[in-house]
This record gives sequence, structure tokens and C-alpha cells, in this order.
Amino acid sequence: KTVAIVGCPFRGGQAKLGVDKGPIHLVQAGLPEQLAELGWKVQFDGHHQFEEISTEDDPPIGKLKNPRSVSRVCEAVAKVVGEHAKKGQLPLTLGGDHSLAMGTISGTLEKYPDACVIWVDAHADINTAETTDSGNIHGMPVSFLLGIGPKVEEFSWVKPLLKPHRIVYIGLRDVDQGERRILREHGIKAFSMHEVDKYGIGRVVEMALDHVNPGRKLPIHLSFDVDALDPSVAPSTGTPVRGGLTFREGHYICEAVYETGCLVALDIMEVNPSLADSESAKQTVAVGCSLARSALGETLL
Ligand code: DIR
Ligand code: MN
Ligand code: MN
Ligand code: MN
Repeated sequence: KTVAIVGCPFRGGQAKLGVDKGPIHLVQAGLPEQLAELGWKVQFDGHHQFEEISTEDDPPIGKLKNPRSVSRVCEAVAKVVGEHAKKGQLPLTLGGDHSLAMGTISGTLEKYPDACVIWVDAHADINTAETTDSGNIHGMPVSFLLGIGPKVEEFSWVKPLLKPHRIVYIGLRDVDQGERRILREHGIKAFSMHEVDKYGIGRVVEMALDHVNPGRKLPIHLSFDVDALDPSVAPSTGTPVRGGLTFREGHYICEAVYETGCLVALDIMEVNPSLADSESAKQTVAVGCSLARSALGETLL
């Protein structure tokens, strides 16, 4: 078993500086060695630089900010992730902002068209070119993957391969009005922090898996935005929202997904070591590493 680390130092899907440094810090903190320790063969051939893709001179298209650079970077990421998956490797993408998941999930679906997605986040990231208030594309990748909302020519390479019943959310607590409507209209299953409080994380994960992966046979892509965690656990991230998952709840999700034996791709997104103080940054990077380890088989006993 081989894990291929795809380092994506990219921040064009949102406005804050520093999230492009996330993958560098995660690797410097020893993530490749930690995964090797768990028995994985680790392939990591340096961070992707996307040098040929300019983030300057990229004026908005409609409300969308940095549309060309986001689109081209995600297309490149889709290709890289797809190639690793086709070799039978498990791609672990380190962000960078969550717009990258447009690429990672496209790559996964290229190899595994029946894959389901578990999206762990404070946010639904399902705004469309029409509903977005911020224009930040990290708030929109899911709508592109589903093929909903107005068509944007620049993103025409994204195949709408994801079906609404193949994605489930855990951890939501900051969902825009337009996003609520989309979730409702498309019947997309979401477990907000309210359900985590009500049922406990164990039952929530079980219900989430029952929804997207009833027979536990389908490949799983786990896309984890560290802002799903409470800001006391993961302070260094661009859009923290209070009332999030505890350290254990976050790790439990990863452990339970690993236990299904169905995990084929993993994203750890939105670690921004430039935000908050350096202790907080260290803590957030360490949490990013330990979430990845849990999803890749680290156990407590
Ligand atoms: C908001 C915030 N829904 C937006 N989204 C964030 O900009 O569309 N996603 N922060 O991570
Ligand atoms: Mn997100
Ligand atoms: Mn988020
Ligand atoms: Mn988001």
C-alpha cells in the first residue's frame, strides 16, 4: 500500500495570505515519516508549484475571484490525483484552500466513478457563481462537482460526476441562505453540529456512512477542512467558526472511515500557519498530521 502525498501550496480560492504554506508545514512537521511509521510506502516528490499558472492578471469573472488560476490549478491537481489513483496509490492532498477539492475529487471520480464523498467542514462549500456573496471559490467546489448553478466557461473541464446522494457533510455550522436552499432542493444529507450534539459522533458517522455507502462497498473520498474542528483545536485557519468538533470527534471520523477499508483518497485542507500565534500554528499543523494518521490507520491501542 502506497500513499502519494500531493502538496498543493495554493491560496487563490480565498483571500487570506498563508494558506499556501500549509502543505509545507505539514511535511516539515514529519507527516511523510509518520505515515511510513504506520507501514505505508510514502511517495512524495516535492510540492507542486504550478509555476506556469499565474495568479496575477486574473480579474474576476462575474463574482468569482481568481477564476483562471483556481481553474487551472484544480485541473492540474485532478490530473495528478487521478494518475496516483490509477496506479493504485492513495492520494493524500495537502492544502491549500478547499477550492482544490474540485481537483482532488475530479481525480478520484476519474478512477472510481462510484466513489462517495464525506465532506467534513464548518461550511458547505456549495455556493454557485450565482449564490456566492464572497466570490471566494473555496466556498463553491461542491456546486461545480455536482454541476449545479450557472455554467462558467472557465470551469468547463469539471465533469459533473458527483451525484447529490453520494456526498454527505459532517460538522456544518456556517451555511449561507443560498446554500441551505441548494442542500434542501437537491436532498443532500448533512449532519450539522446540532446532530453531532444530539446523537454523538459515533451514530452520526454511522448514519453518514449508511447514507452514502450503505453496503460499505463503495470507495470513499474524505475531504477534511480543518475548520470543522473547534477553533480551540485548530485555531490557524482562514474562516474559524466557534462550536466545532472536538479533537476526538474529528479524529473519530477519520478512524471510522479507515475502519471501513474503503478510503481511496484524503484531503487535509485550510491549514494556515500564518494565522494566529506561532503556538497555535504549531498546534494546527500537528492536528492536520494526526487527522491524516488516523485516516490512514493509526489506532489508540
Ligand atoms: C462562505 C464561507 N460560505 C463563502 N465559506 C468558507 O465564502 O462562500 N468556506 N469559508 O471554507
Ligand atoms: Mn471547506
Ligand atoms: Mn470551511
Ligand atoms: Mn469553505
